[in-house]
Amino acid sequence: MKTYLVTGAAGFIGANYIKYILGKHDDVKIVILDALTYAGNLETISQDIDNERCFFVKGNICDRNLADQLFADYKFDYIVNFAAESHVDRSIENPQLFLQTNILGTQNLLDAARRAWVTGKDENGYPTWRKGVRFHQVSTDEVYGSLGAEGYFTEETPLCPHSPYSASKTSADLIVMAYRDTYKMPVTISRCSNNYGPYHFPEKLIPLIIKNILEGKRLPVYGDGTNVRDWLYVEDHCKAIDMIVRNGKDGEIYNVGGHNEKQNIEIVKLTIATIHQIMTEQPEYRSILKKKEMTPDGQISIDWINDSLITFVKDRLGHDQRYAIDPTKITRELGWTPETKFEDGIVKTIRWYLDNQKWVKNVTSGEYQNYYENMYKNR
Ligand code: NAD
Ligand code: TDX
Repeated sequence: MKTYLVTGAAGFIGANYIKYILGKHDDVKIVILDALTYAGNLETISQDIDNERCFFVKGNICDRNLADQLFADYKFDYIVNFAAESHVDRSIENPQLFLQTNILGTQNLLDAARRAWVTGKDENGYPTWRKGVRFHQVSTDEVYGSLGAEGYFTEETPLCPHSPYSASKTSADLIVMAYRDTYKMPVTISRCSNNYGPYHFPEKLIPLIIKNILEGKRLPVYGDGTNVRDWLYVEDHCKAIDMIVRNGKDGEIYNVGGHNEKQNIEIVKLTIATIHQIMTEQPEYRSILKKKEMTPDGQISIDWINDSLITFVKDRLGHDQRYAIDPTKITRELGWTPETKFEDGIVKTIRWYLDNQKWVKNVTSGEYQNYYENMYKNR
């Protein structure tokens, strides 16, 4: 049996990850630690928490006593740290929270693991570690900064973050690497490109666009829409993390990405076209639409679901132009390749949102409404 501490698993990728490993392996026991911020939702994982293989603890990764208590209660083999403030736009508004959670929270977990996992000292004074343990840090391609039209991020690309979010994630990576070098702690880091899929919080581009179309709202595209992101279906990211945690090499960094670069404007247009197509083929989905204009033959009209919904708005400050990952290392060393083609993944994702409107309503009630109004009112 392998016992995992998975932080941030009530959020988008963490939730998909625990579902993936619970389905894939019989030998896992998971303790979830999540503060349930606006981005964390118990509904997302309520069916996974059975208190036999999967337990939930509400708490902050910055809480030292809680972290020590968890290590005292469970003999963790693996820590997988997803917990973070994850939205670039929010980091521009409130950087300090990002530094607190993403840097100090990571350092707090590293220290708790160190207190629990160190077994003694070697002849040179370095700590010795319990066999088979690993701290995995879930990082991002944003630590490398921005690319021009050419080239890819490799694990050797110099770190050059621009936003408070990416600077905080870079700092966390550096702290993890400092624990590797100073204490010989068994750590790994994965740096992944933009994920999409089920349970993605609707402040991020793809789920925001879906939500706004269904509500008949304008679709805000920052700047001229030519910024490029490299999109990966979330389950492919989860598979990569699973391979790294179980078979990766201590101290290594692995880039994860699917060679699937798209301009933002392409993503928005594709989302519009896909929703239009699904609602043409399956008119029953039209009842979800807030705007209920009728066609002459008495159906809810979808004629207005077209590119005229797009509104170019003020650009994000310090907006990175292009991200693109070179995943050669993880493919060569661990045999990882992405399985989901973008054309299939985006349809699967849109269908998931159409079928899970209750989840969208629940996660976006309350604090989200204020956020959305403030964020977009001056754009
Ligand atoms: P998310 O915002 O959807 O979820 C974050 C989760 O962390 C939430 O459940 C939240 O409640 C929890 N959390 C936040 N602060 C906490 C704290 N102080 N203590 C405990 N829990 C806390 O984020 P996500 O998109 O699922 O991203 C997960 C991780 O993956 C992050 O570390 C992010 O940097 C990284 N990442 C994300 C992407 C992406 O495209 N979304 C890509 C690469 C890397
Ligand atoms: O309303 C919008 N309009 C728009 O044009 C929003 C929300 C975004 N955008 C643009 C900005 C980006 O170029 O779309 C692109 C994607 O934006 P986000 O979904 O906010 O993602 P991004 O900033 O690229 O960061 C994401 O990928 C890397 C995650 O949120 C990070 O956590 C991850 O590290």
